[in-house]
Amino acid sequence: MLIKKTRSWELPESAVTPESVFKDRRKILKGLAGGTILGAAAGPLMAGGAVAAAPENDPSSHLYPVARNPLYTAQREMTPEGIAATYNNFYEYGSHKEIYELAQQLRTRPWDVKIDGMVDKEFTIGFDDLVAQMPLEERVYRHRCVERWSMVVPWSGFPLSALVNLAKPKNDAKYIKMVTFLDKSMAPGQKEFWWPWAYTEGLTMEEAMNDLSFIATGIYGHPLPAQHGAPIRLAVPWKYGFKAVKSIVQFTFTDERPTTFWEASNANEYGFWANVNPDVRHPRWSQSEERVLGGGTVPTQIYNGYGEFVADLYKGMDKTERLFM
Ligand SMILES: Nc1nc2c(c(=O)[nH]1)N[C@H]1C(S)=C(S)[C@@H](COP(=O)(O)O)O[C@H]1N2
Ligand SMILES: [Mo]
Repeated sequence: MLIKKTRSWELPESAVTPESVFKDRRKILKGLAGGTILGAAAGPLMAGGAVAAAPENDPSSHLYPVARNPLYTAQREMTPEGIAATYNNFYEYGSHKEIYELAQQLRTRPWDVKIDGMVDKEFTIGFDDLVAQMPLEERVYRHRCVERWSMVVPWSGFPLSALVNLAKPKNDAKYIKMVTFLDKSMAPGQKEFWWPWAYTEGLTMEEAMNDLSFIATGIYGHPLPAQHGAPIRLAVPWKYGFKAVKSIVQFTFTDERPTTFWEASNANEYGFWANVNPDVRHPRWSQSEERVLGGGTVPTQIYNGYGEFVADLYKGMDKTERLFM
């Protein structure tokens, strides 16, 4: 029987809004009952703990936790790890939220990251070599999915600008394109041929150099578990969650705006900019409010509340292009 300690920020289980999360947590409890990890009172404080943490043998574990950057405050309660880690979007493992177990098929070593396109010199670097050179910090960011759920999580990682500086792009590079791995043998979702694999996202160079643009390699003080996009993913909290591309293997510098996975799937609903905006409806639903994972509904803010950091980026831009998803 799990002895669950309730921390001050945790809501009673019954207050968890999404039915599926609640059901899932019960399923985990059932599935793992008798397992050592839940047997001890000192075990994970939340259901899902067993899959929340990165594998014990993750070679980057020793890097975490890292110091929190106090500049970024979410002004909202942190999402319990067991909820964030068991309610995910990762279409490589299925088009539903309960992919955390399937995602454990992801093999994160060896993991090479290719830097190419309009750079001084193209190169490939192993993930562990890359992360060892980067200035790691923790940032608590809000995350707003286009589907109207949101969370607050502590990412560990480094500013995207640090990677750009390492890459040494040419002056005429205008965009950075980021691509997820392509390997059906560890991502059954990629057998679904109707999706435009590999998952691709992009930012303008100006956006990429903005202080808020962050590359996450960890979460909750440990390496990213598979379902959050191990070993390296993007976090751009003023944009809808689908911009936050997971499990990146390639950064390409280019002067052409990349076609993203979601644009290729449905350009009428998901565009390149994807800045959070409560006043612009998704064609099928209002974006004025969001359901907070863990409980409650709050109004959605322009740029997800990060306007002070990013509003200048879009000054003078055609409003319809900027604001339409
Ligand atoms: N490769 C890849 N990256 C992805 C996705 C995906 O399906 N595949 N989903 C996106 C969406 S829609 C969201 S909301 C976030 C979810 O991140 P999380 O599961 O870590 O909360 O990941 C984004 N990155
Ligand atoms: Mo999303």
